[in-house]
Amino acid sequence: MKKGSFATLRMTGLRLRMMGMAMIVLLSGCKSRVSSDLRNLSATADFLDAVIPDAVIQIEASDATDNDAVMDQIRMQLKYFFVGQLKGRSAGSDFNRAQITIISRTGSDLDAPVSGRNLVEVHYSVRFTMAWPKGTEFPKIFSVIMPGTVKGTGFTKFTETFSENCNDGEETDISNPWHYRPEESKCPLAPLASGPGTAYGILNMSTIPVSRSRIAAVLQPAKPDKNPEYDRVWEDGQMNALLIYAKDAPGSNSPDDVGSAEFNRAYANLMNAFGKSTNGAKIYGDGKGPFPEKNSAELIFGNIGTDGTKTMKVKMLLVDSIEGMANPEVIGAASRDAEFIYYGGHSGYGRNIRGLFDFLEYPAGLYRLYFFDGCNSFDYMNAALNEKVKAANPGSPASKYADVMSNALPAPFDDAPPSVKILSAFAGSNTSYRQILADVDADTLSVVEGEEDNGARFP
Ligand SMILES: [Ca+2]
Ligand SMILES: [Ca+2]
Repeated sequence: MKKGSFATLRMTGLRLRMMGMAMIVLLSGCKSRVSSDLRNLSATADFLDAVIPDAVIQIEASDATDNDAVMDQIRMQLKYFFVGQLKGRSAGSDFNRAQITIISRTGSDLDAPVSGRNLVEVHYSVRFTMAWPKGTEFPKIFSVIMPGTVKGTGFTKFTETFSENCNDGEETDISNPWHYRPEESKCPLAPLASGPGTAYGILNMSTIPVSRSRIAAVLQPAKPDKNPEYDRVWEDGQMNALLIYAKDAPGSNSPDDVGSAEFNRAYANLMNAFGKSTNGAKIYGDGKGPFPEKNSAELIFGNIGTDGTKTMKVKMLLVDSIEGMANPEVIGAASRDAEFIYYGGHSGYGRNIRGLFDFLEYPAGLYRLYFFDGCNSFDYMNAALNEKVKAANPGSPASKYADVMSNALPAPFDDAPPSVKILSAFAGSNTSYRQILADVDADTLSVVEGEEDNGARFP
């Protein structure tokens, strides 16, 4: 059961800047993207190798020769599936790593009656990993239903026509794809998603362009369960952890801010779990006063482990937001020796997650578990983290030094902070990843990557 209400989900602190936001253009080589090191482990999700072999979008003829503009619009269109429709199925994906390949551009003036513009149909394929709720059968017919265009009159008509009945119940404006739910029973698009039908491509429904595409998916073989690398962390008798919390409302001075409240709960739960901190650290986290002096804690717990001889050092930071942070060097310095790094806060449509990749330091030879505990953080992972770990450790795969946890679904601000559960697992050193993932939150389809080269459970 989620503890937070829907309103306290870590979706974003910011509205999506629709077409203006910089988009990453993916490599378009047509290779199977799924290799063994990209498979994932979860307690609550199955993983599928998925492909949309022929998706289609209408692009203005003047944009159609500009590859960047085409890819920007394709990615905007795909958000309607990945962060909209798919979330309505309680499923997730690694959208940010999806491999998009342009197949063809055809025709012109295809939709002149709708928009009065010259339009070109661009066909493309998408390969990605889908996280599907375990125990739920993958449907025989599951079509991708997206706006046929993401600019101009056709897009305006789409959002105006379908906002009222095709939303997530939280907001009724689907010009933000987060709130798009085409399979809601009241939504006139719903029969297209699960009905057989034969019409695929751009369908002009009452002269509104709607894109319908097939989806094919194959279940990945299940990965064997593994441990975090407890032995490497405890080799020196000490574990260093960095817990970063971000406020729900950047700039809030209220201890009732759900981000600030989780920081304070985590602090209290650490004391409950591990006893009194030996350094007499003061707790702040009320959002008042300067960061980090008034919004941080440094705790040292002795008597850790079954033999009571180990030490756990926990640094805690409460930030307003990762994006736009004035003093990211505070995070860099705090991360230097950290063997577990936790981030709890809004994903900011990925900007906070990828911002952290830049702020953290990556010491050579240090094994580390990361947990990006924001909404849909699995969608927002990209290659940058692995590249930084590999740059620090030339010649080794990133998985040797990094295990990475993320969420395939929206995550709540928790009453029982996952950070403390994971530190307790390290203290006991006898909990497998599947057990950790089940304990963290059964509803968020949490995922771990990079664990494949770790030891098996209880070696
Ligand atoms: Ca250590
Ligand atoms: Ca590993």
